[in-house]
Amino acid sequence: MKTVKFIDLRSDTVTLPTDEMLEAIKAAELGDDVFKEDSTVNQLEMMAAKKMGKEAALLVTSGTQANLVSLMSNTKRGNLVILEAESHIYWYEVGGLSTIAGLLPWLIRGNLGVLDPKDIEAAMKPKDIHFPETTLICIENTHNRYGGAIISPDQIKAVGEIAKTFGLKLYMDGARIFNAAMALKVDVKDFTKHVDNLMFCLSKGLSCPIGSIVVGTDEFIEKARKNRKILGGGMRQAGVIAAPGIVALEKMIDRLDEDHKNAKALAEGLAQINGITIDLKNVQTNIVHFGVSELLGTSDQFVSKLRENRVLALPRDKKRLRMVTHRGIEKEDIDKTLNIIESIVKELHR
Ligand code: TLP
Repeated sequence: MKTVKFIDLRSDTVTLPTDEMLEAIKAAELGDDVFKEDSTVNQLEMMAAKKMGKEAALLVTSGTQANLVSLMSNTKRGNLVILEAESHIYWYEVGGLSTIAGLLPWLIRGNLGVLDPKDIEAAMKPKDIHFPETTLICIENTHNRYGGAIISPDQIKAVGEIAKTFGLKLYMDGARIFNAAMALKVDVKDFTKHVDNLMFCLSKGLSCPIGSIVVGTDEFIEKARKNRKILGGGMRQAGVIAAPGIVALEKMIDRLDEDHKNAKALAEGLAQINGITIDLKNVQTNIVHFGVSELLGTSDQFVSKLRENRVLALPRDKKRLRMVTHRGIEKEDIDKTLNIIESIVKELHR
C-alpha cells in the first residue's frame, strides 16, 4: 500500500538520513566507545571540536541529554543557574536541571532571547548565607521559542564579559547554531569563541537520525563523559551514530540556506493571507511562527484543519502555530502549503 505523503512542518527533527549517511553507517569502523575504542566516534568528536574551535567534544544521545550533561559538568548541586525565561532547557526538558542536576533556575526575560548584561548584573546575589552560589549562565542560539531568532556574536560577547566579571561560566544550547552561522554568513567559531562550552544537534537540520555533541575544554569534556555515563548515555558501538554525523559536518551545513529561503517564502506568503498575523522580521532562520485570528479558531483547531489537508504543524500556543523548514521540504511544498492555508481560511471566512 502506498503511504500518503504529508508535508511535515512540525520540526526539523523529522528529517531522515541521506543515502550517503546510510552507506557510511554500513562502512563504519566500530569499537567500544565506553573504552574510547570506536574510531568513528573519535573521528567525529575530533572534527566537531575543531569546527567549534574547542579542545574536545563528546557524542551524546540527544539535545536534552547534551544540555543535562553540560549543566551537571558546569555546576555543583545546589547552584543557581541563570536562564532565559523562554529557554528550551527550562520549558521542554522535564525539569531535569532541578530533578537530576539539583540546580535552581533563575529566569531572566531577554529580547528575542538576548539577555541584557544589566539584567544579569541585577540578578547577581551578594555572598550571603541565605543565597545559593550562582555559577552558570545559559543562552540558546538559535532560540526555539522565539521562532529561531539569532543571538549575534557581539550579543554573546557582551554576555560573556559580564559572566567573566562575576566568575560565571557561559554555556550555549546551540542545537541550531549552524542555522545562526548560515543566516549571518559567519563562521560558527564567531559564536563559540565567546562561550566556555556548548552543544549542537546532529539530528535536526543536519538530518542525522540520532545524536548531539557537547564541546568544550578537555577537562570539561572528561567531566561530561562521566556525567553521560551516570545518565546511562555511555554507548558501545556508537560509530553507527557517529558515521552519519561525519557526513553531516562535511556535507549538510551549506544546504541550511535553502531551509532559510523556504522559511522566508512561507512567511512572506502567510503575511498575504487574511486572518494570519506574522512578524516578518522575526523569521530569521528555519522556524516560522504565526498567529490565527478569532475567526480561524484556536491554534489546535487550525492544526487539525491542516492535518486533514495533509500538512503537519505544531501549535506554538493557543493562538499561534509553528512551522519548521528542513531537508525534504521543497519550494513546491511551501507553495502547496500556502495554497492549502488560503483555501482553509477562505472556507472559514465564508
Ligand atoms: N527541540 C524540539 C522539541 O523539543 C520542541 C523541536 O522540535 O524544536 N535545545 C533546543 C533549542 C531544541 O530546540 C531542542 C529540541 C533541544 C534542545 C532538545 O533536543 P532533543 O529533542 O534532541 O532532546
